[in-house]
Amino acid sequence: MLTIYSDTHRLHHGKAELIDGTLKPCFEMPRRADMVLGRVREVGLGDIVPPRDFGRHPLTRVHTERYVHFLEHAWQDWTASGRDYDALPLVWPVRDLRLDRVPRDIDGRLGFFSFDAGVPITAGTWQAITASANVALTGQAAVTGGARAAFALCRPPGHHAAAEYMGGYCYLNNAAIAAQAFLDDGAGRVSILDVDYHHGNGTQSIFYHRRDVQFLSLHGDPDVEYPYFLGFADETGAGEGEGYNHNYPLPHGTAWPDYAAALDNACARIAAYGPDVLVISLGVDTFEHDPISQFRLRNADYLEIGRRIARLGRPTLFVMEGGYAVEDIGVNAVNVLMGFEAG
Ligand code: Q9C
Ligand code: ZN
Repeated sequence: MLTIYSDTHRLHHGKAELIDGTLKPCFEMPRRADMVLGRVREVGLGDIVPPRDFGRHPLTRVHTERYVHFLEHAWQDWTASGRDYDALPLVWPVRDLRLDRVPRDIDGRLGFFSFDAGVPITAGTWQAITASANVALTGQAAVTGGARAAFALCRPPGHHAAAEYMGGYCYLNNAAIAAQAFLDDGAGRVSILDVDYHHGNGTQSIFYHRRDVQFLSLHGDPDVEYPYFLGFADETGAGEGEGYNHNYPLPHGTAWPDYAAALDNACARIAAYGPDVLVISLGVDTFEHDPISQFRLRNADYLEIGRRIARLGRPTLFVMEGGYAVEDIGVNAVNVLMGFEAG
């Protein structure tokens, strides 16, 4: 399997995140991608190539122009106002606050274009997030060109980012950008299966009213898990998109048997939909030792996830998302890919 990887991810390195009431080093760190790349090399998964530059157009197919403009200029705006530590949002337009005015001040803009504080913007964030989107798009092009599968080793991740807000370590929605690019290159139907531990709220939001993209997500029950405000089972799509969104909220402590049952149900729905191509939002924060998550999948379970995805028999793009047990992230992510190749 072809892997697409860019070293540019390194330019995004947030210093701190607010967790448990204190500032701690960011869980979403450059070493995550190093560990995955190291494992891809170790098992000889296949060629590793750099991304091509697809420019701005595919980004604005799923994100608004003003949001992309905000991301591009945020660091410059932040430093122009005299700060040089991570730019972080701290105030949000909830409920009856106004959404019809986009603030001019950078602190207001950071809040307007985000839904949480888990999104530090640093000097190299724009370069890193656009490289990450290009990694996904280069994988998409390989699959459109006839490859059975490709692995987009994206960092930063993307599935929490919606059309015009960032959050949960995510800025540009790499999987959504790739899915839209498949459609723009002639696919009629795309399924996105999100196996990250957290609900893919951004991806769901982007495609919620559409039937040309089916979205399915297995994740910690939002009643008790981040992102809390989306990802329930009764969210099934709206308008034309009614019936094309499927959430599988699962309790804390979920281990392989219950996870596999949900995965089988999702796979049956994908088979019934009959997509031309499959995008996998590949998070491995479902791992038993993940430091911020509450499922109990084990190393070998990831091989089985890959086998089940392979049985769908569709051209498949894997897009890296979360996973914070850094010593195991490479083994777990690449186990999915090896399971796929064996299955
Ligand atoms: N108590 C991804 O996996 N903070 N993002 C959770 C846990 C946000 C995860 C706090 C987690 C975001 C791509
Ligand atoms: Zn996650």
